[in-house]
Amino acid sequence: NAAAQIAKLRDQFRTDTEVVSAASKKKTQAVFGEALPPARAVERICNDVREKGLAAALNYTELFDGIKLKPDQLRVKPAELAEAHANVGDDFLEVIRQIRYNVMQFQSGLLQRDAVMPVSGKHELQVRYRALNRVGVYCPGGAAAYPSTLLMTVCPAQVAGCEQIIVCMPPNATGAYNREMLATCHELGITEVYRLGGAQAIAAMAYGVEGLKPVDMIVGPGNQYVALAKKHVFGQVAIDCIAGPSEIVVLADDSAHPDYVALDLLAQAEHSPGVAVLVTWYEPLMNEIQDALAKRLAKLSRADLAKDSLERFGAIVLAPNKAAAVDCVNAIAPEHLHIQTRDPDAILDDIESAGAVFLGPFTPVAVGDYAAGPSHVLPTGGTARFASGLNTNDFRKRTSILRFTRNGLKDIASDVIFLANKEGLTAHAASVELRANDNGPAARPK
Ligand code: HSO
Ligand code: ZN
Repeated sequence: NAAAQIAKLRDQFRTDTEVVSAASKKKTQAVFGEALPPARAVERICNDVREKGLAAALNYTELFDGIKLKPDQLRVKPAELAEAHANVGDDFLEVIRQIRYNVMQFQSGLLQRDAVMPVSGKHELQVRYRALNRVGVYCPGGAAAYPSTLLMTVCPAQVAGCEQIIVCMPPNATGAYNREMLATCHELGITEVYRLGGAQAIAAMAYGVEGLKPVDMIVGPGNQYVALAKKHVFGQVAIDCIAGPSEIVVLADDSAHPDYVALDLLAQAEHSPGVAVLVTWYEPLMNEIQDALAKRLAKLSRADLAKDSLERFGAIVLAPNKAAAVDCVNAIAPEHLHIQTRDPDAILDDIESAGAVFLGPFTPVAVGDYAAGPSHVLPTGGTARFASGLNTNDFRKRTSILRFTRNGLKDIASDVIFLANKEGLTAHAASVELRANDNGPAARPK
């Protein structure tokens, strides 16, 4: 039962839960002296950082990350960024440059243009876009370092025209002490990199602390504490979304290559954890995939993680027919949907909710995760019902602009006056009435 399986996983990452899990009990007992549900712990961290600033952020870094940083170690020195860049190797930088180019090209094509709509020559309506000034990117450092996440968040913000982009990473070997991560920051032109992880990083970016100025928007994936903290500071700043574990649904028929499908499932399962679901209406594929999974799993460097994900959050759904299979996909609203059927385009028309869709046998999700152009920051946990992947326009705000002539105002005046009076707001009505009935000079009487 795929729906139940996925509901189970998604439940663990719910950001509104008040349950004190064994893990949160252990973590919070040590830090706060009492067992707290994650949301309450995060609230305390955020409020503490807001009130006490850098001292609190560094204190939580010591308690959670086991690292005692001095205030002057908070920001990675420009020389350290340059050194990482100098030592990382040309093969690495060439790949980063190529991917950066792909992402910039695609995102540039998405930029919404300012719009001007002259209406009947008597008034004019406009929409104008401006980039957010200062954006904070969070990059997790846990099971692995993810230069790809830097590319998939920083490049769309740069295309949007954001002037200041800062990066926070936890102070560990997969974060702010990782050569590839620091080299990627340098290559992307990022000069503000901070050694902060978890909820304290999100709070520091939202409220600002000594040596780190507050941002306007926070983007990037993270663990449950990071997700909860983003939710907590939303309103103070903008956020991209509340990201949970990676998900893939493969929709396949008898034309699908079992080994291809197996590796696509394993690719997201090797995230720790990842949700991997096969939906098919071709019964023999069920056994074929089981065999292919077993065969391929054994050869993976993260076989244990992938196996654990598959056992806990893997599923194979046999639908009675194609239409039922499509219904199942829409009910899941997956982060990634890979359609490996004879007629992917025909099925695409019926897909209502998915963060990103990959069509045909030669479009593995990994291509989107790493290099193609659309950001790999995508809605998870069923939020594709209403949310979308990160793109360059998310880093811009809109302003509407209006201009009326006297005659334009006369045309619209009666509607405004009528509704303003209905609402009992007579100053609104009068501000229109005065002008609409005045045929003299509009400037201040001499
Ligand atoms: N699949 C992840 C992104 C990623 N994959 C990063 C590899 N590295 C997003 O769901
Ligand atoms: Zn991935």
